[in-house]
Amino acid sequence: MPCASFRHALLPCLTVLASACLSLPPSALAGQSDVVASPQDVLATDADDAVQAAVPETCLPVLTGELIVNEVLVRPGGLDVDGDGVSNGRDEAIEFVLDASASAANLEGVTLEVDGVLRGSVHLAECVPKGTLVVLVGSTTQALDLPPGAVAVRLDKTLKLPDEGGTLALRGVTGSVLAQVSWPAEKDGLGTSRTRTRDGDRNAGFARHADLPLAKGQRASIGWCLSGKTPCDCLPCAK
Ligand SMILES: [Ca+2]
Ligand SMILES: [Ca+2]
Repeated sequence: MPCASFRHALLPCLTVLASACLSLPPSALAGQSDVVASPQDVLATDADDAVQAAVPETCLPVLTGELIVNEVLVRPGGLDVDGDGVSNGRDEAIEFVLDASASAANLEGVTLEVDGVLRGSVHLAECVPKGTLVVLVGSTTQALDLPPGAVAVRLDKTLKLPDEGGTLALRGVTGSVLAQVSWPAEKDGLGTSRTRTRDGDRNAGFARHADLPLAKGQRASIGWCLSGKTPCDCLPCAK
């Protein structure tokens, strides 16, 4: 029996089940398509599945509390993150961690706000394992050469994080804030990122990257541990 026909044949059973759950007689639900899915609804869902085939249905959208902003490079100032030979606004980046206690997650549709203004959204047709170090860059940044345990995602616009300080928020597909962080003005001297004093630790504060002993003078570690080692050296990457 074709799948659609099979599901159609199940509808009377679903009606009885729904009425039992709601303590209503079956007659109260008969003909109410807003309670029991119509065959047309089933077909529409199948079509959506085809479009979303790259991300399994079991890979659910990331939830509040599952992202930890780990490092923010607002003013590259001599740092060439994307290796294109120049240091400019395209080297701005936001590093965040998918919490190790979370499940693998779908980041499709996550949006970035800077100082309350929508800056763009993320499109990533793959399921991100828990413990992954995610690097968010702007639309014009060159492809990043990242180690295992790190993945780059691209915003559909440039980042343009303000040097005079600001606040960024990542929002999920339902509009809830997934993670938020602020940074102070920094205009003097060479550029350096702000990073957690312990990678992936939501309870650790932020400091200038270059000031932390573990960084050994390095001014950023976008896609890498604070120590310069690969992400799985400092994060509980998925096994
Ligand atoms: Ca560059
Ligand atoms: Ca880092």
